Amino acid sequence: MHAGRIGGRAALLTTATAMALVLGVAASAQTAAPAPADIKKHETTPSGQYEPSLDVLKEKSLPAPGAVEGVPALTQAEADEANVIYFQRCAGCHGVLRKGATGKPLTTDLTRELGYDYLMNFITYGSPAGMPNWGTSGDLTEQQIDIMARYLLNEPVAPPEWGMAEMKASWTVEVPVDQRPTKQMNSLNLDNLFSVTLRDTGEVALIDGDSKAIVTIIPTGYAVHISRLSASGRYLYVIGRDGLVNLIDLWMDPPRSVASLKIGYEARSVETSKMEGWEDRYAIAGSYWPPQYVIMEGDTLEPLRIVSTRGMTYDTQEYHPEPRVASIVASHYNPEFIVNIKETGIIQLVDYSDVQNLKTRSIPAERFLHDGGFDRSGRYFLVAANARNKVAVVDTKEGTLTALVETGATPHPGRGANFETAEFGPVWATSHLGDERIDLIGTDPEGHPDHAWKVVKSLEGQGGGSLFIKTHPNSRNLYVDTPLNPDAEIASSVAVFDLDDLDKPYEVLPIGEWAGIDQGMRRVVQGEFNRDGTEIWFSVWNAVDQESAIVVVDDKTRTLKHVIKDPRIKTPTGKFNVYNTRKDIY
Ligand code: DHE
Repeated sequence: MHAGRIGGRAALLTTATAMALVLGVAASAQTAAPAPADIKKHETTPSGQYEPSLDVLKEKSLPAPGAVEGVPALTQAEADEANVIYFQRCAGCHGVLRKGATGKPLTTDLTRELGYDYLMNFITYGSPAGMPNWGTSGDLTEQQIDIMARYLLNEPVAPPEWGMAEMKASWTVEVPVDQRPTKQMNSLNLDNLFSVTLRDTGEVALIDGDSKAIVTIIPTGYAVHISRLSASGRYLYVIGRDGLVNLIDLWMDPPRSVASLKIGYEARSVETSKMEGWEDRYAIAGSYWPPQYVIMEGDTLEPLRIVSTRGMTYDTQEYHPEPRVASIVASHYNPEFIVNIKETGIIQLVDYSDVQNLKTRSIPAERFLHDGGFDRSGRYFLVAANARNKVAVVDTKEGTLTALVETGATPHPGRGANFETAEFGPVWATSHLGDERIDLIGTDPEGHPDHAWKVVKSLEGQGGGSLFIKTHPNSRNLYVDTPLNPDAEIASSVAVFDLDDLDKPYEVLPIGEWAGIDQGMRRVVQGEFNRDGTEIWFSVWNAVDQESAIVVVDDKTRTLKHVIKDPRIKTPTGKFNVYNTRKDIY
């Protein structure tokens, strides 16, 4: 089990329980508790493994719930232990406030109907419908399950908010703007620099794409999720899971963090203004908790406006108390950020031309929006509504929803892959967590109207558990990773398709083996091209106490070109080439 997803398994309810919960049917402990004989061992699926784990929030001590007559109480020590377990393993599906997300709600009106014995059994044995067998798998002890059953019978305690006062108190500017260089002071080829997440050490490594040498390692927030570039390419923004944004000035020698701001307790996304006339002006970051986004000054990270995403779901129009902010991208057609809100299924177009009197357009799309990228023209943004097996397409020029496209099971594109096909014209592709499909969606409504916004072709890859897919305008290869596939060989290799002959069987590149590492799962994750599109880099992601590496593949020959190994390269995951990230090339 790799470090990233320990314990972050999907927690769903059995069909019977779900029905009881949905219908509000009282299920007494005696009649409704699942009998062990009925329970099959639940094998966690790759999609199940990929549910959010609130690793930072779990460290926050919250007061034990107050005593309620007839409800078994928890000591402070038990409440602390329950919070750690709940935020790490359960909240991703059931929500911080237990109002439900991809999993069912676990509010006390429902859990008290089910009763203590039922909850004990259910947590112990799990269900074939997706709830892990936490007890019989050995993940939780009987004592921990007792604590969890009592925890669920008590009201949830909401973690604290993080408003302007907290943000301002966390804000540092280590190098003020007037003390920064006015030109590039180092001799780096910045366009071919890579920012590499060292997940479990809380750092990013800047690696020179030409020499493959580590330029510097910069301390950041915990488990940086993504890196994004300012429009000019001077500033690099990284965001940790703990909500810490670092602003790195690439002109300094060596590049270093010049400002930081903590925007919340749990976060995954950051972006910068890209519209002509607004280059490098603003940054934006979104959080899972509290559910909000903040617009900041681009060169200092001074927080300017915080906007809550709490509100109504797009379809049933019911209030959702914690809609998490997933991906954010910047429009090239308007001074707007495109903010994807997971649980409500709403895409907000946030007009940053007047931050004081903020105008937002709200597009109903689909629930569980996650990650996505632009089509090759940069006009359309395609985002996976992963738990709904759909991709939503937004026209960023007109500010409207263009289409909802049905895909395979749990699409996970990263930013996706754009390429030209002889038959369908330009397409954007996504792979999937839930199956082996790679879906190609037509993206040219003018030149190829019959194919636009449809899955025009599905390729068959190595298997489910794929997270990222990649190509480059100068490449005719399509690379598909499968780091969450349960088969170790598949997890440590990538499939390559020939874009000039999509029906040709894919070739398997044994990246983990090429790394020369013989320990751990050697999960191979997230291909990223160099500036010229002549080589692609893959992370070989092992646990923090094991060897990891970055493997560079020659794109033309599909052969090993270089292995970057260094004791400092621990748990590498995302890699972001400055030029390609800045220009949305993928
Ligand atoms: Fe990610 C992108 C959320 C787990 C590596 N990830 C994203 C984005 C979101 C997200 C919302 C899009 C950001 C954007 O474009 O603005 N990721 C989540 C989760 O909620 C989830 C499922 C579980 C969690 O608890 O975080 C999750 N992600 C992971 C991992 O386990 C990965 C493989 C390793 C890690 O670092 O934790 C991982 N996510 C990445 C990477 C990207 C990403 C490398 C950016 C890809 C790109 O090419 O842009």
